[in-house]
Amino acid sequence: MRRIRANAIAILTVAWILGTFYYLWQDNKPQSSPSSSASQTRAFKHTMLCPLQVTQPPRTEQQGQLLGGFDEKAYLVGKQLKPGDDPYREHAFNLQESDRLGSERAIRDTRHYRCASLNYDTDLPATSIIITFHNEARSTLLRTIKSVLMRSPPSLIQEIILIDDFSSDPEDCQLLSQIPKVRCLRNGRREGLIRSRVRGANTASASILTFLDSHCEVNTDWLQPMIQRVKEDHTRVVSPIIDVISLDNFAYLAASADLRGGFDWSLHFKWEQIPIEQKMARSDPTQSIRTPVIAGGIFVMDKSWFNHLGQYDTHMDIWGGENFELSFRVWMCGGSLEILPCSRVGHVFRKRHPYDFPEGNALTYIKNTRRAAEVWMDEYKQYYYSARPSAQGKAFGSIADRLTLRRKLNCKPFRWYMENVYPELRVPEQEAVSSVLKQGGLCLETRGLSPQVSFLCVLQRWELIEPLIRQQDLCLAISAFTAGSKVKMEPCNTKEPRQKWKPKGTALQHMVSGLCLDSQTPTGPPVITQCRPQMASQSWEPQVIT
Ligand code: LR7
Ligand code: MN
Repeated sequence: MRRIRANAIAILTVAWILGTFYYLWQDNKPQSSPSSSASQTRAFKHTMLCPLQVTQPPRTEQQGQLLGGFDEKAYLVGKQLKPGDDPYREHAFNLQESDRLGSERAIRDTRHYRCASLNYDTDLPATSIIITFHNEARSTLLRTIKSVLMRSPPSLIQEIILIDDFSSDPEDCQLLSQIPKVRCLRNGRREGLIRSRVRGANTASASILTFLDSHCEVNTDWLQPMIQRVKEDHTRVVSPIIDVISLDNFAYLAASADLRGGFDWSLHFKWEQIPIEQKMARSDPTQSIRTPVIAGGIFVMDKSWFNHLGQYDTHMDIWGGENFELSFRVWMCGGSLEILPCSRVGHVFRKRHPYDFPEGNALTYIKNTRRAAEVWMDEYKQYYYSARPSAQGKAFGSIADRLTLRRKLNCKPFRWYMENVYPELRVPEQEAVSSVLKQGGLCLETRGLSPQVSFLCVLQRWELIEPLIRQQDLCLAISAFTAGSKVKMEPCNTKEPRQKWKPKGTALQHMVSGLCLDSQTPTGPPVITQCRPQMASQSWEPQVIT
């Protein structure tokens, strides 16, 4: 009895081992037509059986699934660094290191650990990935594409559209179109990244657009958080945290999760700390981060929203400035920009452009940023010109179409953007001009804390530093917000609404009440009344006294 039982156990054990081997053999056997859902189920079964092996499924099978008939070895070997060549020369990064890595590699999941437990809708819409490039290295370009195919749910990738911006070798792009889902469009002449992206967007068939630079590696679950946010509200334009791929050794380095996009008045992009109040209010590290501008290269946007907002300014050339133009436009015309900490994409940051600018680098940047400033920055563009005096007088083409677009979309003024989106951007201190405020033969003067209009004109000087009208430490303030209220002098405080004025022709308008400083007739104490800038009693001509 005991022997029979022992035999039965032995037979069952052998059968179980054989069965397991057969199962694994079946699993690794190349399939004639692997469908993505079938391969997913296989990967899942695999996980159940031998969890140690799942992260690295056999190479042949993986390649078969992802790359179709594409021969990646031949592609990479077709263009490699020649012995003795400077590995930085052509791409401004270490090509030798990039080539050594090959077409794919494992990278560290740099997200906050809480991101891994978030759930996303199962019916997220698919996206068209748009990658434009000019003379990109084959290894970085292929790694970008493969990382997308490997680290995105296949159902979310409708297609990958490559726009070859007139690279020297058309095969860099053409050969890649053998990879399933990859399409290649080649420009007949160098267009620059802006027009190239528009071309890509115009042929995209998915309802959501995803833009990537041509030297990226996307990280675990990078896509779902972004598509989810855009699905919930199509006016959101979202970007990932952009991790750093070292241009020297290609190490993948986590970027700080406390940064957002900002700029200075010369329209130079910079990463900056989230304002401290916002940082304190953030209890959930997976929450989105509002950003005044995006870096520009890596973002997800609803296609019809992209089209509705006027795509890009296609009169911008080659590189630069389009990220400001898009960012101002999105915020001022009813959308929002955010960075999603649970989405991470690595990017090779470089120190110089590895390609030429037909019109020169500086002139192109000025042309593009000038267009952005002229169309979107209203009176604030003066600070751009002060910060970049060389921009004055440089050609920037016609902006009529973009101004029409702005009017048609009924976008808010730049002042609104400054006050609501980027109040941290300080307006430069204006140079204090000390002048007498004259009204015909009369002058605005003070006696103690009471302003008066005096025919004596003892040459009391005022400093007009928007929004204040000051004499030493005292500022002109209204006593109440209603018409007819007197004005008085009080200690200056830029935050005090009663002290905020701005010039309106030769009149001085109180910003909050909208009323103007009026001397009344004939020489009574000054008050605020309905603005009628043509009236003599509201005209205050600053006369600089040297
Ligand atoms: O003529 C050109 N044609 C192109 O197709 C010039 C460039 N390109 C391609 C190029 O191959 C690359 O794929 O356009 C892409 C961007 O050019 P890069 O990588 O030389 O520029 P960058 O990484 O310094 O540029 C950042 O700012 C640009 C301003 O125009 C763009 O918005 C880039 O997309 C943007 N990159 C990112 O946001 C990634 C994060 C870097 C930061 C900050
Ligand atoms: Mn780049």
